[in-house]
Amino acid sequence: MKTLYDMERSGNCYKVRLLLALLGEDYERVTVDLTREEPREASFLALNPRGEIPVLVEDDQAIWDSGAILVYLATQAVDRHWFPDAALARARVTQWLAVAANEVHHGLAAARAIRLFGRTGDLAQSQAVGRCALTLLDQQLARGPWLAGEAPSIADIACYPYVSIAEEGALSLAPYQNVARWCRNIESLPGYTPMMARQPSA
Ligand SMILES: N[C@@H](CCC(=O)N[C@@H](CS)C(=O)NCC(=O)O)C(=O)O
Repeated sequence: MKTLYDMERSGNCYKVRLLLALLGEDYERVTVDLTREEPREASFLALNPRGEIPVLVEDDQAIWDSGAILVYLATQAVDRHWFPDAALARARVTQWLAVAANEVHHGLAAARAIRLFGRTGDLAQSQAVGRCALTLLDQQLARGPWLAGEAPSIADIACYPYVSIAEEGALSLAPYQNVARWCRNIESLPGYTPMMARQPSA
């Protein structure tokens, strides 16, 4: 059984939860609250020396970094479109994993963290990087429905979470209509699950 060290409002953790849901895989969740400015416990640092979530553990092996976890899961998936085997197709997917870890993370995710969680940083600069990310994505998505190739892949799953909540960093998707359509495409995939569990209505 897989175990995911996770926090609900983390977009990086949501990338992993979303792929697991789309693959229909069962797993255990261990909630880790890393928002406190406390030193990490040695037992957690043994899983991830960076002291970050997500971490996936399977067969006593801990895998850290959301992109690495997506690669691990998609490489094992029966449906090969999530991380195709051909060299060029794999390189195209990996290009967008790099965008997720750079422009999306340092732009969209950072702007959200500054606004929502009081993270120190330059909001205007993060928003500018976020707009670069959205422009890159919008240009690519003008060419086709998915970021890499003819089918959804972990390129889409890696970029989607922080794009879908860009407004929490005061970045509107309205000027990026290809991105908005792509979000709807992902939300229509069988097995799609939203980032936050819906609250029961009162
Ligand atoms: N590159 C890492 C980034 C992970 C990351 O930033 N995780 C955040 C939660 S979204 C975290 O653990 N933050 C703890 C902290 O900064 O103290 C990945 O993609 O997994």
